[in-house]
Amino acid sequence: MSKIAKLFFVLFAVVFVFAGCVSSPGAVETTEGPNMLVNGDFEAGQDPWTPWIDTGWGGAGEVIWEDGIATLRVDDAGEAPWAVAMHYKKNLIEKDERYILRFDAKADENRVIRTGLGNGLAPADPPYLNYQDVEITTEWQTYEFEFKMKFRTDRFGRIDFNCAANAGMFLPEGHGWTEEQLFETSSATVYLDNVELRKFVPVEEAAE
Ligand SMILES: [Ca+2]
Repeated sequence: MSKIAKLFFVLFAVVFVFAGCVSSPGAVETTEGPNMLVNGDFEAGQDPWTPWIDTGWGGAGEVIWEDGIATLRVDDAGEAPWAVAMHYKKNLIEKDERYILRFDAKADENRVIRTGLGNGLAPADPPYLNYQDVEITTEWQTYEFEFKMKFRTDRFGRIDFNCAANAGMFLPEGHGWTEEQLFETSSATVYLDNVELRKFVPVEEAAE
């Protein structure tokens, strides 16, 4: 082996070993922890969910917790998705941790609702789980969204289900909704069930 070949060989060996050391600690396997929500299945009625009917944005309607589901009746969709909404407050969302929000939803007509999880204070604040415009149908289906908390730990993370007027600006790319369709379906009653918020935890911790 020439001197140069030897030098490359050593260099490659060093890089290879170093790469191995760096990559292995990040490989902690995680799994979903327990549901952080109380009464996410609505079997106990309303508590601790809160309704939000925003008359300032032209909203009218009612959130009804009966028969083990949450029903959002929209009498007037107003001018914003949150004009008729439902919240779950005070979720501890920890910096750098990963979470999954999962729920079942359907409506009286195919329509779009908006969900998200943030501090719930100012609309301009970046949400922790970015706003999601979710296409729901007349059949129950399960929807889920994962996110990593990029901001400082917050004990007041709020889950929003915004079920009124929605211009669809957070729909996935390539969706087929027209402005007119979004408008025409924005008053369709929405039904929600089995809401879960789970933090990803190391597999070993979950087994304990
Ligand atoms: Ca239920």
